[in-house]
Amino acid sequence: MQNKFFVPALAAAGLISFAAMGYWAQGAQQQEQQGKTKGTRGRQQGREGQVKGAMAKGAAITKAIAVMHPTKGQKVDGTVTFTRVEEGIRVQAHIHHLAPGKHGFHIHEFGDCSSPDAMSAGGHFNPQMSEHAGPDANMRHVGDLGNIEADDSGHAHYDKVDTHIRFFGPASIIGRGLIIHEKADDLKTQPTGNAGGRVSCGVIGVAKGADSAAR
Ligand SMILES: [Cu+2]
Repeated sequence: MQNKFFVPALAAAGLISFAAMGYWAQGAQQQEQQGKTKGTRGRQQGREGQVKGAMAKGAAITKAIAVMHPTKGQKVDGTVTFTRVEEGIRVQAHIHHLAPGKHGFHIHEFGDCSSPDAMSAGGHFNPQMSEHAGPDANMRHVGDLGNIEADDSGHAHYDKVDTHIRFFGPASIIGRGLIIHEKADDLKTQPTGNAGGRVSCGVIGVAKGADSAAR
């Protein structure tokens, strides 16, 4: 277990310090130019400190949450959490007031639930321009979480570790939309899985994670 993670961790640390060095050098150059004027230098350093603090916080996201709200004429609501674990990101959903059976469950491009039918959330979140597929496929939309299945009382529970979604970089799900559909995702029809209308919409935001307590 240690070896598996040691090498990528080293590579990641190397990348981060390389990026930090570039950033630092740029900042130093600016400081040299502005250092001639007293006072400017202090302000510049203050700004840099703020930026570095923000970067550190972004890298430390360990948990995200989407509170789901019904679209017009629906009652479907609930909560979905995304928690960083060793193997990926664990997605846990508790949804209520769904019609019994399977419903498409996807991350969509925009964190915008403002339109009554939630079409404002755009299409599936697909930064790699892949084909639509099921959650276990190697090639899929990053947003392809598959289906959520409701029991006879309309309650749906989903608990799965996903290896495609991220909290940073191009595949970051932070600020994106989360949609539950009227019908089942057939996991093959392009580009939507033929899952029909949208019954519930939420926006994925940063949640208080395990690391937050340390700061
Ligand atoms: Cu969808």
